[in-house]
Amino acid sequence: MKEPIRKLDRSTDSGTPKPMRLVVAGLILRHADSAESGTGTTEVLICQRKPDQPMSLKWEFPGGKIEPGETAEEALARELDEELGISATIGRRIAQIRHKYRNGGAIDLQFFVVDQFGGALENRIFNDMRWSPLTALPEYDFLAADLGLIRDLSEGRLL
Ligand code: 9L3
Ligand code: MG
Repeated sequence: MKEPIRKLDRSTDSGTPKPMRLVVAGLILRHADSAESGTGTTEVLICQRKPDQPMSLKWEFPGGKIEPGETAEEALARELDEELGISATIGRRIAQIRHKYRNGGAIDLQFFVVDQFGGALENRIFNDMRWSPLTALPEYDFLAADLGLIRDLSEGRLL
């Protein structure tokens, strides 16, 4: 289904409504085998925003805004190329959330699984990036918009 490019959020009564920003983020997964137990752990790539970015030093799943004319999948593939230098195959959409900021702005955020990509991961824009087991995600200071998903993933739901 083709998404409209912009939606207006009229839920606040503080004058002109701010545009709802459409954002996509990727859950880049890898399966790490543990030699001792013989069982595998799922790890996900997490990225920390730079000190000079808005919401500085918060952790996030990489991604960004959908540009006019792009599908969600096209936008995510572009963002993952720009931010990490990879050519990602965008998989299943596992969540969509709306998040409101105190300034009246809002984002509509869609999360997609990425378990295949070409090229070598390269940190192009972040302060730091690392692989985290799903169960360890709550230890990181994530963007508020990502917190509901963090909880579901760390408690074994969704994946
Ligand atoms: N955002 C939230 N969670 C994420 C991402 C990638 C982005 N996992 C929010 C932060 C900004 C907006 O979406 O409010 C746009 O993201 P960016 O362009 O600053 O990466
Ligand atoms: Mg981004």
